[in-house]
Parts: sequence; C-alpha cells; structure tokens
Amino acid sequence: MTGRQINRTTSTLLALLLSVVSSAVVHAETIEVIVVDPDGVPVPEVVVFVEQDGIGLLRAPPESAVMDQRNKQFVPHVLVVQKGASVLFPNSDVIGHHVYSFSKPNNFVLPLYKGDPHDPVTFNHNGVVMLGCNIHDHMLGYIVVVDTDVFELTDESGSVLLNIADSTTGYSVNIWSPRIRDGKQELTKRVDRPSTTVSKMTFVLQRKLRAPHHDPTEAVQWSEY
Ligand SMILES: [Cu+2]
Repeated sequence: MTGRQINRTTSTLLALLLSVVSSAVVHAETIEVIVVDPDGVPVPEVVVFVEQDGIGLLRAPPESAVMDQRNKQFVPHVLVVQKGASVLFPNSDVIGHHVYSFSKPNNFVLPLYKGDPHDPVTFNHNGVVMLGCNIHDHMLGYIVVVDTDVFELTDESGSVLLNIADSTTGYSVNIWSPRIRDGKQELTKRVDRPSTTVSKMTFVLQRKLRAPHHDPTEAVQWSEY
C-alpha cells in the first residue's frame, strides 16, 4: 500500500466511524409529553425528565447553567440540570442577595454579594434544591437535579418534545413542579420496549394545583408609584 492509499483507507475508516457514532446519537424517537390540571388546563413550567435503561456512554455530559437574580426573583423560577452540572448565581440587581439552600446533600451558601463574585455551585446529587435569600424572604426558586440528559420544562401549552434513544430497552417519564400536589406514583409513567411504543403521553393531574409563586398580573408595577 502506498502512503496515499493508507491515507485514503484511514479517512474512509474515520468517516465510517463518525457515521456510526453520530447515528448512535442521532437515531431517536420523539415523544410529546403533555401535562394538564384536573380541569384539562395545560400546565407550563413543569419539569419533565426521562430515565432510559442501559443508556450508559451515550449520555451527554452535564451542561452548566445560570440561576439569575432579577427584581428580587430567581430567574428562572425553576431550573433543571443534569447531575454533576455547575450553576452560576449572578446577582443582576443593584441590591445585595445572600443565596442559600438547606436541601441536603445539595445544601450551599453564597454569602451576601452583588454582581458575580462566587464560583459556580456543582450539584452532585439527584433531587430538588430549594433556593432562598437571607435578605428577602419572599425570594424562592428551585433547581431540579436529575440523573439523565433528557429533560425540559413544559411550554405554555403544557407540552414538551423529548428524544428517546433507539438503543434503550425501556424508560420512565417523570414530572415535577412546586405547584403539583399529586402523589409521587402518579408522576411517573413507565414504557417497556419493544412491547410498547409511545409517541404521545399525557399526565392528567388529579389534585388542584398550588397558585403560581410569581403571578406577573398581580405584581406591583413601577408605573403605579
Ligand atoms: Cu435577596
């Protein structure tokens, strides 16, 4: 084999390898998950996450995220991240905040600060991390740490589209929101392959929702002063 032939063989092999890798990642079935309240009204800002069997190395690494503080609110109110993700807590207000969480083992404290002086916080344990501010009692936020790279918040129509890997033999779809009162077993649906294939899944909540924490229509506006 000449040098050029070897190069060509190498590049062909490389192209083949790349196509195998990308098809393993790309080949997926999309499911739509919808969350509605007992009256059939869509519920936005619900965390939906999918735990897939045997997905192992195909999982994407955790992405870092930002939990901002604006107008004495955590923005977003609910954030979902993969286990191991680092989250920055910049303060975009002109006043100071003192951010903390007592949610063990993800508890942490960022002493009183303005701007962005603190290192990101890494969340290494699954679960809901409830956020507060020592200065402003009404400030409330949530970080949901999940052991999967398939997650999203529902949109205004209570809907979300998620990709399920072809290679998985089964999976569970889970939902969470601080507004939901239903028991834990109602918030998980299991799909076993290949006996079942699903393109659309609806969670109909049985119990009335808690009121939203921040209702913009009820908030006092600066123009009213
Ligand atoms: Cu504060």
